[in-house]
Amino acid sequence: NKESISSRGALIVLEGLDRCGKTSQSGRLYKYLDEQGHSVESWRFPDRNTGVGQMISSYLANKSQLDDHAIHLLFSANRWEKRSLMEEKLKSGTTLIVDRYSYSGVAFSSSKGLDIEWCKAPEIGLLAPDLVVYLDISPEKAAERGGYGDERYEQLEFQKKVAGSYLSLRDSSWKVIDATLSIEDVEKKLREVVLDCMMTCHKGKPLSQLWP
Ligand code: NYM
Repeated sequence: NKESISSRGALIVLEGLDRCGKTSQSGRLYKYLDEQGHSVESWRFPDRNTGVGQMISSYLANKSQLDDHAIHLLFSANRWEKRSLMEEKLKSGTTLIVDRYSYSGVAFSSSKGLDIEWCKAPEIGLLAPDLVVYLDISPEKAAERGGYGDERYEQLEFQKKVAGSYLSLRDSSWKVIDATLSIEDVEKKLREVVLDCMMTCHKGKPLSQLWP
């Protein structure tokens, strides 16, 4: 009915290179929206709590080896297994702040040399974000931030390729925020674009699917 459509939550996705500040910013944004009285949840992909998520986690920790295509499909399956819950939450009025989504899937896998259209295909039919925020930082600057961890992909040369892939995925609807600004300034800019998007969804913007 009209009422439930007009009061749906927003699907907000944060993307960026490793160490760009996504995780701290999604935490701060969640806290702010929650304190403002919004119905909001903080999500992340990969969701390491599911069976598929545990396979991904073990792969990222270099504890298991998988074919590049196989791990790509697991990342995608990990989003598919949360799709119906995601739709339910959004329709019931909860805004979701999601730390990484299909764009990470495509950017990281295509950086290994997989065909970009092949990478996008399994994401078709997942819910399309209402807003994608890209926290923009150069791979070199990101690498300076207390260094990378020991996970797969956390290396400067690879991150340079990921940055290039993100660039080819970006479109004019993405909001790009300079991630080298102070934590407070990034937070302020992020709040502005998110509140604006939530308003649009609240007014009745329909949910759509990837890839638009
Ligand atoms: N990653 C993340 C992918 O390669 N494909 C995906 O679909 C997603 C969601 O996993 N380096 C990569 C990007 C990260 C790594 O993510 C773990 P995080 O945000 O560090 O937990």
